[in-house]
Amino acid sequence: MAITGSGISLDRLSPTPIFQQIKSILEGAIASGELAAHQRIPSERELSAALGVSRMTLRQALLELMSDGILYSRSGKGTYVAERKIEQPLQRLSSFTQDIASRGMRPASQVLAQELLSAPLELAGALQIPPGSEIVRIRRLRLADEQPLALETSHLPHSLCPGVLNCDLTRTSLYEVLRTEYGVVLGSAKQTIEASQPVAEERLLLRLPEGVPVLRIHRLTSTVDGRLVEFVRSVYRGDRYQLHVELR
Ligand code: 16G
Repeated sequence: MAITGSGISLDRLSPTPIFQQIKSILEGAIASGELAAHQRIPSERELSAALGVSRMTLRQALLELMSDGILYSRSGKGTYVAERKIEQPLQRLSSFTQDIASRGMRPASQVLAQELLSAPLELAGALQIPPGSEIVRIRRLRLADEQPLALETSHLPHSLCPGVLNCDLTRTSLYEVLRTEYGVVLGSAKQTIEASQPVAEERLLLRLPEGVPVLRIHRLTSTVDGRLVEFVRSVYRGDRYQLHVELR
């Protein structure tokens, strides 16, 4: 059923407000693929005429879909369908590679830095190692189907995984290397998540549209026997991620 076609009907007797019904129609068209990512939706004039509703009611539905990140607008150009968000469960200690592959996409990384540093106070404190100890710093732009989703900077004690410095991480999972090459079995992690504005470099690397915020995620990961393994600072695209958690 084309959304501007004649087959759509709103139920004016239903207790569900009209703007909610319009939202559901548009969400349905997106879910079915009738409206694809980055496709422009019909104009407000066309849609309100096709649905037989006022421009004000239609706008209410569109504004909510925009604030839910389902639609986005380009000034003077119209309203478009946003890329589907990745639903990230927070309970599981997973890797980017696992997460992306399990969604049927191709994970990859552009390695921006892979170097040996002597641990500054703050990192030494986080990893509970003496200040000045050698750490490996790996900065990667994480991609799914060639599209950038996150920027991650990992810090690991060098003594734990000396060869990681020379490992090609463009197509390989760091967690997989830690497990298979160094017998490091990860057990738990502590994570904090904050919303923030990207800085210019982040906006450029992540190809972020104007005004889109990011999620800053810090993770401190331990092995099953409680050794601290990595401290990661990540910047995730706010328009592509939705974090899920089950509360009891
Ligand atoms: C995830 C982790 C990151 C970890 C990476 C390993 C978050 C926020 N971050 O992206 O801390 O270093 O996975 O990924 O979930 P890899 O094994 O694919 O290299």
